Amino acid sequence: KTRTPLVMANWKQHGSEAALTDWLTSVSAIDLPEICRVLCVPLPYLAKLRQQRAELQSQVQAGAQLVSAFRGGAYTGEVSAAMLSEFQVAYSLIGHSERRQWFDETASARRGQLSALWQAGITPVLCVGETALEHQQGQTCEVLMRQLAEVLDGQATAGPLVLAYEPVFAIGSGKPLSAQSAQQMHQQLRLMLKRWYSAADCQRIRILYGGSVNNQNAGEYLRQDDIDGVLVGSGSLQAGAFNALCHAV
Ligand code: G2H
Repeated sequence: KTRTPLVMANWKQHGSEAALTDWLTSVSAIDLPEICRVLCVPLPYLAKLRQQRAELQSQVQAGAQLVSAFRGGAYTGEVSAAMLSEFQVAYSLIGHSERRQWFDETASARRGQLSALWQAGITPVLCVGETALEHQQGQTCEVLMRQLAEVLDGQATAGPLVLAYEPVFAIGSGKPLSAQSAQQMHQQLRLMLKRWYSAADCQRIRILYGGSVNNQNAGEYLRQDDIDGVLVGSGSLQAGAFNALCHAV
């Protein structure tokens, strides 16, 4: 594969400043230039992350878990893409299933988030995935196409993108999709991207698998042709487990 493997830790609403310091010190001590590692922290930890990355000369890049669809203005509680980029955020998640489930984020919000990130030079990591019911009813491809189209249609230009395929029933359940089944979906997703991207760009775009990834199963995913990395929640919280996962990739 020519695509550089991308391993993203998604801390969700976990962590503390002290945990961040310990985690980053431990993870940064391991030299792994052949993979790209990203840590998505809760927003209040971005300043600490920037400071520690500099002090440790860390290879770990900064990620955000959410971003405002608005550029700026009277939007209480929102954080803009430009603000994220002040903290050297390189990637931001969009459309994680937990945002869809608990925060009623709309397609129009996701579309705005995507263009805001592109404008700020941050790479969006668009999360897509079907529910258990949709899966059982054989609607997976239809759902994934809709989730891509509602965000990518109508954008003025197609910018840099990472996709994360996370079947909802595999998230935090300890029941990951098999690597072979995930590979089939990733292949489909790469084909779907042709609606917006050139054939060469489709080959460059990294598609991550997410949902109960740990240091035992990560290697198997990365061995698949169209799986270019993993998005890891609970398996990323302990630095030791995360390091083992990165070694397995
Ligand atoms: C899916 C994943 C990370 P976990 O949400 O985004 O979480 O690895 O805990 O299933």
